[in-house]
Amino acid sequence: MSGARGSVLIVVLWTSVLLGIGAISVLHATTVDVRVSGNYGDRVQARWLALAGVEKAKAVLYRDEQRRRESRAPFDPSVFSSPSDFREQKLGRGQFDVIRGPAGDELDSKYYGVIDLERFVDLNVASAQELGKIPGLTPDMVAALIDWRDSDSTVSAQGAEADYYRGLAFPRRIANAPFESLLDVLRVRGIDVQSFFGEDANANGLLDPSENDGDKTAPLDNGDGVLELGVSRWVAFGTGAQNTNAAGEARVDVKTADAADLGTVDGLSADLAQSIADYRQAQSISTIVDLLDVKRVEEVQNRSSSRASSGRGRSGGRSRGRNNSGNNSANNSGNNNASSNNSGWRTVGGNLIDQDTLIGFADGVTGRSADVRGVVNVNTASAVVLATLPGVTEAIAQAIVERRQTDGWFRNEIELLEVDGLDKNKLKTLIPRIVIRSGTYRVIAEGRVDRSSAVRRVEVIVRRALDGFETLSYREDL
Ligand SMILES: [Ca+2]
Ligand SMILES: [Ca+2]
Ligand SMILES: [Ca+2]
Repeated sequence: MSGARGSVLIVVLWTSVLLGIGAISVLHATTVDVRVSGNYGDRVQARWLALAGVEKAKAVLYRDEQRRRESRAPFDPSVFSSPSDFREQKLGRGQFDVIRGPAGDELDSKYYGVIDLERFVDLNVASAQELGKIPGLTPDMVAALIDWRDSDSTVSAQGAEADYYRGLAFPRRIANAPFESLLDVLRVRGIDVQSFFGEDANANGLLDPSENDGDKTAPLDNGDGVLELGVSRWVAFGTGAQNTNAAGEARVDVKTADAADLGTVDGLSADLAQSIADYRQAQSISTIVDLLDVKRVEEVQNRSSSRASSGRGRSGGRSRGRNNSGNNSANNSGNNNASSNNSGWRTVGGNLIDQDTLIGFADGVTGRSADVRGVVNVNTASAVVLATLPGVTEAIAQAIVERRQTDGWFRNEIELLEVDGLDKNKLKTLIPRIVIRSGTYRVIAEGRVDRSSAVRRVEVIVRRALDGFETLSYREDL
């Protein structure tokens, strides 16, 4: 930006000199025109170089995913810092960088890479209690944030709804809808640039020159070459990942899949697959943690309702023949609910699936039927972010971070049971909120043309979709 201003200045100087000496020749005027259009051309090229950087980032994300499919490695963090892919990439008359600032408790101000959103607390999903655990967010701020994004107009304790914003000297309209831009938070009562973004006044996550020159230009910063962030260090919005295994295949839904489908899961034997399907006759399954409770089932005898053909009785009283249990794949969710009360089957004996067995196939199964949104990646999130999740104390959060540093990445959500302090019941509450692989990325690319001051920066948020990447947001500062 300062480069562009400099070029304009040169043009102005040239013009004054020419006017001053009164030698306005056609030749000189043409020189000025060429400079102006040349600079414009440089900026256009710089922009296209930045866009090339965005495409490169998508290609690298895709390449890493292909590698993972082959290696079945649980997770690959290289995309977050990979100078060989993202630093000074030459292309045509210029080059591009893919850069990002610090997130979570990272110390450096600049990395060559992209950042996943699932390492942050999702501002549109986290409850008031969860937001309250983020350093720098006061109870007043949390209440105002919640009122801003919730659809109702009921003022929560310490919150603010439409009336408050209407009464301001410069009235503004409350969104009553999820945040669509991180900058929107600045419209919320009590939230200012300093507290929320720290020195990052333009909210791009990067240390810009004006943010590192002390009090020379706004904003005020300490000029120490380090980007001190505020709350923005911990939050983002729009998190979401694909519900697939390491090979990129859709996970099998343990709530509804029949024995045949369950049998396709890597590491799950046909016998156990049948047992899971049978177990649902007696007990409902809602998360993959429930698989640890799977037992053999037997039909309760001498119940008048045990004839499968009597479809008119109370839905809870109908039972299914054992030989039917294999082909109830399509629309039996109603029966699952019904089986939680006594449906004519009962469990017998001990648990059939132990923790190690479940860990062996857990990446192939899921208890989620819908999209995975509002999630935190236990392989990338900082302890501060992890500690906002339900049931996760600071000690547990720290143990999660340590465990992935010492024993490697979590290969599935069940491995969290190996973390001190996390038991089956806690994991059941936690599991809908976590993932082990991210799906949404913020990409910032900067293009520049050789021997020119023209620089252009483009920021996009992309999410891995079934076929390629979906662009969720686009930002380009002029
Ligand atoms: Ca509201
Ligand atoms: Ca900045
Ligand atoms: Ca600083």
